[in-house]
Amino acid sequence: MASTLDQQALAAASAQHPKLQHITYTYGTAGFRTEADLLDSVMFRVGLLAVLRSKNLKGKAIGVMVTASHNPEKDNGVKLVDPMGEMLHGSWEPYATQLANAQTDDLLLAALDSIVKATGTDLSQPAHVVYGHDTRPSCKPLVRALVDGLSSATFGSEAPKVELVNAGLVTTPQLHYLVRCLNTADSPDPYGEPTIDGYYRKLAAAYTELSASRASGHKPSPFGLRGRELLPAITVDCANGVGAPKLKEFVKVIGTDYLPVIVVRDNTTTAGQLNLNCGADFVKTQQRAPLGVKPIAWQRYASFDGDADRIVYYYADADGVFHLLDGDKIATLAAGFIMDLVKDAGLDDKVKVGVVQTAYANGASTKYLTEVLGVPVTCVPTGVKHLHHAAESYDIGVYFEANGHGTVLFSPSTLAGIRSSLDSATSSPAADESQLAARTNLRALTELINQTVGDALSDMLLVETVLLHRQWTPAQWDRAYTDYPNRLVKVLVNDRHAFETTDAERKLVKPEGLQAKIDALCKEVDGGRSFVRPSGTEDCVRVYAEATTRQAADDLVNKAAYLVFDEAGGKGTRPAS
Ligand code: G16
Repeated sequence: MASTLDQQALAAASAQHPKLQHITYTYGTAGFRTEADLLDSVMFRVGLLAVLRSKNLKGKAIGVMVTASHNPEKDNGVKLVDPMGEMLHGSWEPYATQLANAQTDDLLLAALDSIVKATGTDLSQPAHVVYGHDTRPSCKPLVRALVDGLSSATFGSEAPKVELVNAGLVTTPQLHYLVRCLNTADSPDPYGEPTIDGYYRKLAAAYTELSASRASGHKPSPFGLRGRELLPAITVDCANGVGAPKLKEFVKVIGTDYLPVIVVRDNTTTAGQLNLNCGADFVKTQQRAPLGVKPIAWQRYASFDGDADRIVYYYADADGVFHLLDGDKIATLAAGFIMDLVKDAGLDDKVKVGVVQTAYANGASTKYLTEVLGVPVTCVPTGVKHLHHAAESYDIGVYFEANGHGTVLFSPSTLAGIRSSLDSATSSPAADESQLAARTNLRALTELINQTVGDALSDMLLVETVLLHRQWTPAQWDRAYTDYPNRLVKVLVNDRHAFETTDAERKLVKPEGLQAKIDALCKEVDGGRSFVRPSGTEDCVRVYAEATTRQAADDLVNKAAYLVFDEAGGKGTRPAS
């Protein structure tokens, strides 16, 4: 017999987490995200929804991550993770928004009831939810509210108990990893051991193998660890967030021989430090090193963001000039390396590589990918869920946002093909050594890369692998193409929801008439390109511009930002780049 909602118990629990009447919540680019003080009722209700989602999927584990990632420390947020470690399916996002905005307990119960009916959810199914959080001080009370929601969602006495796994302090990609491991544990293709130690061991084993093996088609180094010259230490800015303790834990597992790392901005205990003047978002948007970090010429530096799902690299030249190696540079590095491996493995007639970018991708990177590497490129709206989905249509889909959020997906048939090609090569006495090495490396890459979501640690190991195999300095990596000068600014407006876009966010539909004026500004500038889109994670509108010179890019972004501010309800002070 199907269980029903236990109206009384739910109403009583919900009364402890009343909705703030004047707020409207939206499940946006990365779930709910706003000031932490406004999120208590949202957490409780996300708990209810997570249980419903799990029941709807017949008890598969669902993830809930409490984080606001790159946002300032005063913000927090929450997002749901689907069974294979991917973002919540788009069809359920409106339910999240609906539950969060139910003004009273009665309306909440009615909303739950309608979602159960609309989704055909059988409440008598089991439920399994794994939840974790980042280092924000606000996480503690918010996780309590979430757990209240999760434990209140019993849905009647006949329903099986909800199985809860508290992952505690984790990076966002670690939580995604755990979810996939739990759901594939009994399958023919288990993703890994569903523990954080298991995650470290999986990455460490793959990286160790890739570090030790010979790169086919590249001159092996006569030096260093098992025939390959180790790279000098990398300095990693952890945004004073969860990436700091987690990177240190990983280094203990892999050993400093394999990964010499200098960890900076690792202060997770002093209030107000998270993402402050450091971290991937700061470095990317300000196009400078974290405040107080003075890069030594030609050395490798990287910055994680607050929940360690994004990474950017950078270095300084002999004149101290800062050079950014962002998500676009990582995508081109990874795509080129993987294409070479696929070719060397003799799989290029079967396996096609593609790259997915967003409107923020530097025009020079897209030109390099299509014209030099000859790889197909798809452009989609901002948000990992869009990139991930598009990347699934390739045999190997490399997706990266320019801000450093991305990963590589191997289709199930490609994974199987790589494995069987390796089996056939190892069992053949006449196997070509370099082909075997390429197949071994490809297989190890599939283990190294966190295929559930962008992962700063896993992405860093991917970049380090390529640099190690190519024996490249960051400057050599940077030489592939030169970014067009670009600038991104935030404009505060009265209502960012008044902005609507089309064409993968490259054009504004609303406010009417604004796009034509932006187009006119671009026409005046050599190589001018600019677009405007509402942020899904912050209360602002983002304005991007690029041009062939620094001055022209700065002028263009300023003019476009003024246009938005003056003609579309700017608030506060006029923006400056
Ligand atoms: C999140 C999303 C990213 C997105 C970023 C900024 O990153 O996961 O896909 O690029 O927000 O989004 P928006 O421009 O809409 O504010 P994170 O690292 O903050 O979770």
